[in-house]
Amino acid sequence: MKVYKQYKGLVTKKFNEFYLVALYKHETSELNKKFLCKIKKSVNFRNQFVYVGDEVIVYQIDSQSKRATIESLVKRNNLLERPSVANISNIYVICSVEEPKLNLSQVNKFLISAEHLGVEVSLVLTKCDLITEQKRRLLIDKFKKWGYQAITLNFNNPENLKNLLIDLKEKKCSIFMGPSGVGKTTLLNMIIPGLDNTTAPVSSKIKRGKNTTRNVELFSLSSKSYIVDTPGFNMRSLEIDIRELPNLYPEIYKQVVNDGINCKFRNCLHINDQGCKLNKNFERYTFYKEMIESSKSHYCLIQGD
Ligand SMILES: Nc1nc2c(ncn2[C@@H]2O[C@H](COP(=O)(O)OP(=O)(O)OP(=O)(O)O)[C@@H](O)[C@H]2O)c(=O)[nH]1
Ligand SMILES: [Mg+2]
Ligand SMILES: [Zn+2]
Repeated sequence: MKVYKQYKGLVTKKFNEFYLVALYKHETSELNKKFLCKIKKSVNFRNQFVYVGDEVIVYQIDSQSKRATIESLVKRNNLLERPSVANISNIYVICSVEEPKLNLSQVNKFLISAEHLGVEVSLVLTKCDLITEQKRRLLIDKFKKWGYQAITLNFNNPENLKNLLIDLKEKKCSIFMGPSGVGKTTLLNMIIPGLDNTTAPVSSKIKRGKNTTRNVELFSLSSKSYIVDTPGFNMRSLEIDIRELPNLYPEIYKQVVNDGINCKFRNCLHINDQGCKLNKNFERYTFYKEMIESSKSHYCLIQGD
């Protein structure tokens, strides 16, 4: 039976010209069944402009074949560019402390790229069973100075995982992003009972992940809360207006906002600027300086390793 009524839904997965859309249960906004959709032919937006996390209006709903057509796109709040995901409320940057080894320059780039979206950013360190308690504490101290209360996870000790789960259930749409092999999908499998997504050991030769997850996919944690798993990747370049960079480092913006430091020029880049009042004695200042200095015109192009 075909129903011609329109319904709102959430794009949970995208492949070629197809979109998996979970329809909201009428009135209650609860997630209902998933439908395989294509975009209405006459619609004036090209396929690539609909992303996982987007809300869409669908019609031509065929409940037997579980197919429907996307009629239009609901206005989105934000769009993360890499990986492309819409309407995110929280970013969890996930990095492992070993296998693959923690790479501070990568962590920095992931955090800056995440902060750029303007949502709440958290840092998760996985595989803490592979380091000593002393090293774990040192890492927590280090990232506290970077402005983040790192969540440390350990396969064998689910205590911190419980707290993370409570945290995630309070957020609307969280995304797990980070390099390949750090354990993003493993974490998701532990968080969502019954989910058994593919994971794979890191390559024993090059100690890197094997890019096991291939698609961006959104999973429902409760009727009001979702998580997006993403394929791992290494950050190579970021294209950010350098005037924005000081706002993306907590070590800098906290000095400006909380401590009220008053550089001579309002648009001070805190490098060799005259009358700069920034206390530059923090670990990431070198990364910050490199980002500013490698800028071409007013864009910042950071080449990775
Ligand atoms: N020792 C240890 N190994 C872990 C932990 N979490 C994940 N792993 C292992 O790390 C490997 C990679 O995990 P995945 O979940 O596939 O990693 P991923 O981040 O999803 O990787 P991509 O999908 O390639 O981006 C697997 O063999 C996991 O068993 C942990 O806390 N401790
Ligand atoms: Mg994965
Ligand atoms: Zn300054």
